[in-house]
Amino acid sequence: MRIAVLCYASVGGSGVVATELAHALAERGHDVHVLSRERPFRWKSDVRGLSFVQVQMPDYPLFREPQYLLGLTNSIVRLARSQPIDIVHAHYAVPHATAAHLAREMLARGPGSHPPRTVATLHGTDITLVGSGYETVVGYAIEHADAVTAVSASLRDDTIRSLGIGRDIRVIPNFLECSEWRRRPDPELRERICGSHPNRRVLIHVSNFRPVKRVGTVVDVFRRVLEQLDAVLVMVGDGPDRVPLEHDVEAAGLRDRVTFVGEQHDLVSWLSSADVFLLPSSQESFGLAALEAMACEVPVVASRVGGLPEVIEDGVTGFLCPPDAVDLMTARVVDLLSDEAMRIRIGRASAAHVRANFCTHEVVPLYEACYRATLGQGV
Ligand code: GMT
Repeated sequence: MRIAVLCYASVGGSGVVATELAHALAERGHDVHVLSRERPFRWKSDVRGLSFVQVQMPDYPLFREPQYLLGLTNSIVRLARSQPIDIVHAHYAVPHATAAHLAREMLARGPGSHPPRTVATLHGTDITLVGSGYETVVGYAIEHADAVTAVSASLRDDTIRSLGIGRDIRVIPNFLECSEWRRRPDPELRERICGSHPNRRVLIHVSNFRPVKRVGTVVDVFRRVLEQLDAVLVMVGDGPDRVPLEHDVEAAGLRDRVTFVGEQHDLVSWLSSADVFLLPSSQESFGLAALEAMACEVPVVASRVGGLPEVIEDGVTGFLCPPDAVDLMTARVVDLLSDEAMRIRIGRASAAHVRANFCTHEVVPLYEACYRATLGQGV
């Protein structure tokens, strides 16, 4: 199939999933074009059948507002007029599902036209946070896409409830290339993190430091853990809440215990150097960051929100707590850090769960089946 994938390039789950999907589809013999403002964060340039189309947004001094929707729609139409495109796959509804819809409508005009079919994948904040501010246009684009997928049953249900959507939405979970995402201990990095304290324990958090991730709660839990055992906290990623949190950490005298390392390409090494992953988000439609930690055998302590219960089975492949239950999260972390056998058991069960349910080779065929059904080719 000839597929155009629309996604955000910045570090964020939807862009990561779209990029990994594009790689996997190209490796499976499809022609894949990724349309974005920049090359995505996890872009691999050496995959045959994969190409990058930079979305152009011509500037004009009169505009104070970026014309992203127009630029993206224009790029899709231009691409589909230069070569046949079967599927336009929009990742993140705002505004990608609308751009896909507009492009399909434009390409449908004219004699002998073969407009592409459109697929919209909903990722979470495009419905739960951002989408609610654009509900009429987002709802319209979702209703009129040829197929819609959501990354969890929870997000599918939220979409139907909050936007009053009355159509079929397929659930296709996030996934990982399981041959790459596996525990790979890195003793040098572990030593860099712990210094000359071999018994020191390592907590880790990875996110884009937005309010929904509640990075302040990560530090609150860590502070309580520190009262009970020797530990450090590694904060991976970047975003608007990072600098204020760094000031809070400084003011609390925790600078030598909390390290902010920014965005990292080799997440497997960082995760494999950690003992517990903390994810106290207020919302999480899936929790790709949790899945990545689990694949590296790192037990996750997370909020019981959104799609996280579809990823983590409480007490078996991690722990789920009410989002405000800082004391319970602290107790779970302390239990895991002080009981090595439990930590290893839960870490291994987590990785086995990922391998059984969330690997590329299991999930990508679900997208292919969705495309085929959309093209009327059956499954
Ligand atoms: O979590 C974010 O702030 C980024 C956002 C995105 O779209 O990039 O993540 C959402 O999509 C991910 C990939 O499907 C999911 O794993 C995340 O759970 C989801 N985030 C939220 O629902 C808050």
